[in-house]
Amino acid sequence: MGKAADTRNFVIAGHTGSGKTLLCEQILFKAGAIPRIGSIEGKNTVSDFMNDEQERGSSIYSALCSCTYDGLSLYFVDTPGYSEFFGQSLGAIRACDAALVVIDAIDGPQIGTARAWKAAHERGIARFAFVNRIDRERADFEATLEQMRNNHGRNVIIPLYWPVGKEDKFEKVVNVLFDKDVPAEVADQVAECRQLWMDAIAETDDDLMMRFLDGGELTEEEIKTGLRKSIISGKTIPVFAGSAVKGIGVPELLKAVKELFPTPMEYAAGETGVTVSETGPALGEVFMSLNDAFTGQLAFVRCISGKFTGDVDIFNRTTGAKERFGSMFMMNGKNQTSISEATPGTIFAVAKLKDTHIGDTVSSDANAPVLPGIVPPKPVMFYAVSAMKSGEDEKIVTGINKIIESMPSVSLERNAETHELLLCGMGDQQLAIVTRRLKEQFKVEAVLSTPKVAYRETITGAGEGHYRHKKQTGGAGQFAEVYMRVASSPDGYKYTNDVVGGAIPKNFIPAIEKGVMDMLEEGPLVGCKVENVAVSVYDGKYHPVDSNEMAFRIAGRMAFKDAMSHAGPVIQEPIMAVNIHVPSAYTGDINGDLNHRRGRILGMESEEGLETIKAEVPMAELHKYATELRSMTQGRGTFDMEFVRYEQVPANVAQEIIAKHQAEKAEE
Ligand SMILES: Nc1nc2c(ncn2[C@@H]2O[C@H](COP(=O)(O)OP(=O)(O)OP(=O)(O)O)[C@@H](O)[C@H]2O)c(=O)[nH]1
Ligand SMILES: [Mg+2]
Repeated sequence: MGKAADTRNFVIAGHTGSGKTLLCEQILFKAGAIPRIGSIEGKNTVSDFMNDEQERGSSIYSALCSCTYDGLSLYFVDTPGYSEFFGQSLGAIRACDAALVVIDAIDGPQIGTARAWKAAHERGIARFAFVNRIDRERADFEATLEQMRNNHGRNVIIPLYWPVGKEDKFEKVVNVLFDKDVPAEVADQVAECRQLWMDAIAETDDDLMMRFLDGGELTEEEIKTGLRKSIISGKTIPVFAGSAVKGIGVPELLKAVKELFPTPMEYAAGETGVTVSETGPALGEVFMSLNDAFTGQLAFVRCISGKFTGDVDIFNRTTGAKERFGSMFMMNGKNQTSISEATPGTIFAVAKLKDTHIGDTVSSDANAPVLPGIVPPKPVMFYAVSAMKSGEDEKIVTGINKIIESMPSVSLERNAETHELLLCGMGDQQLAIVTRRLKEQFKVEAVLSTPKVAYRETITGAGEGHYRHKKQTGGAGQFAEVYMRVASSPDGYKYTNDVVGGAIPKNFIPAIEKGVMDMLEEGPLVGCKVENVAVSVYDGKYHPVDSNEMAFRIAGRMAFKDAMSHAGPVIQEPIMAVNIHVPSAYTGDINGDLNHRRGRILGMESEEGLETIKAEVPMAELHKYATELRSMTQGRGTFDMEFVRYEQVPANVAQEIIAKHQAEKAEE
């Protein structure tokens, strides 16, 4: 057997505050990789090493940990549980062979738990649960377990270890399958779990099932094999119990990492067609990057197949770039240890790649398959961003682009309609980190403001318009007169020349259209794009000396404005389809609030103990929704949104928008 058989990697995910970072600390300590356990309050844990994280007392970035334990090379990723940073967890879930989801025994499973389960399930990797903080006051393992069972089913969520004692009397965990010495107080529960496991194990194999049904005993070896098979196939999720502070349940977890977690040879290839081998070309995926003043530019790679070695050319199969893998490191938080090779399952860092980003496939083979990449969550919060000092906009763009390399769910876009530069992300806290890093790392201050909504203008009927442009200033005069009809045109803009008898010479017709185009770009009502109008120029007058293109362009513009005003002009606004995920206790409040936002509720669905409200809401009402939803639900609600269509703004709202636009124009 090669090295891969002795390598394991996993991602630690789950709701914020469940104890993931501290669990990493305990694992590293038990493995002898660190001399003592750091604490969140002491700001000295391995994985929360960034200033921002220490200040918040909670993780923002995924952090890599590695150690050796009982002959195994272990790689694991501590991910942030806070919803705005979930993009960080997605990359790690993509890269790892197993997900260990940590659940707080006081609060039970939460939205962050559901999100982690779902992402791991979609990725097709084995799932494990660790119910943590059993040493705390008010901890309740059984109540937590009950909620998890309600969400996933009793024959899916099955405890492999049962806690003995709780709160400050929590002393140990017992293995429900193999421990002989089970205290009487938990004997019934342990027996029930054993039964559930035996059923699940029998299901993995027809032969076992027959013997089991005949009342035969299975050997310990058969039980272990069946257990592993059941978990890796995703049919069951074993539950561990413990305390990351006291280290209880952690050695048992590590034993399971060795015996039950998938090996890198069992990589969940899904539909990629990738086969894993320890020889052959190196194949890996970049799932995260860091560019901190501390660490420099680092790309984090999971080796899927073959062996990466330093100082060789590597093909970025996604971008087509050729890279040189120079220094390679094994990481423990910010600590780097040079390594000379990376074998399947290894999670390592590479310094200073030129053109390699999160989600890219890297290989020593120029023809290796391209893996599907990582799709970050869609942004739900947008701000117009500009530099505090004039002339520093370029600096802002460069800085943000650098920062968001390591924040996959943040993006910078230029809105072609409103001409604003938009900083897009998952919420206020995340975007505040971006502006803060801009200041500290790039010495430039950014101002975030409410973005303009890209309204559209159109007409609902038909109308006529007229304009006579006449100016006599000293020397040459200017003259042009245009008559125009406009009508609603659902399939888009049309322009026709219906002038007869040479009332306007042909060579001025394009100039009139230029005038119309000016108005299409900046509509008469609120200065937004005008859509779906058919324009017909049907009459006019010219002057042999004073008429010119400019005069007709002006007349075209004004005649169009006049015609539009007679054709039932309306404003249209972007409507978003939103999915709001909240615990059921909040649905009444959320629905009520959606009504105030002019939302239309389309339906509700429930999954994993969460209700999903489906609705359509005007974009203008959602600018701060990420923050507002959080405060309405005490942090328990999240949402996603997507543009669906433009819709007419109700008259009363339209009046407000027009009044606001006019006030802004007057100010200019
Ligand atoms: N009593 C007790 N406290 C714990 C335990 N595990 C974690 N904590 C505390 O719970 C708080 C949150 O722990 P973290 O490890 O930061 O939680 P996390 O899951 O990493 O949170 P995020 O990084 O925000 O996702 C800290 O104050 C820890 O000291 C435990 O087993 N028992
Ligand atoms: Mg953490």
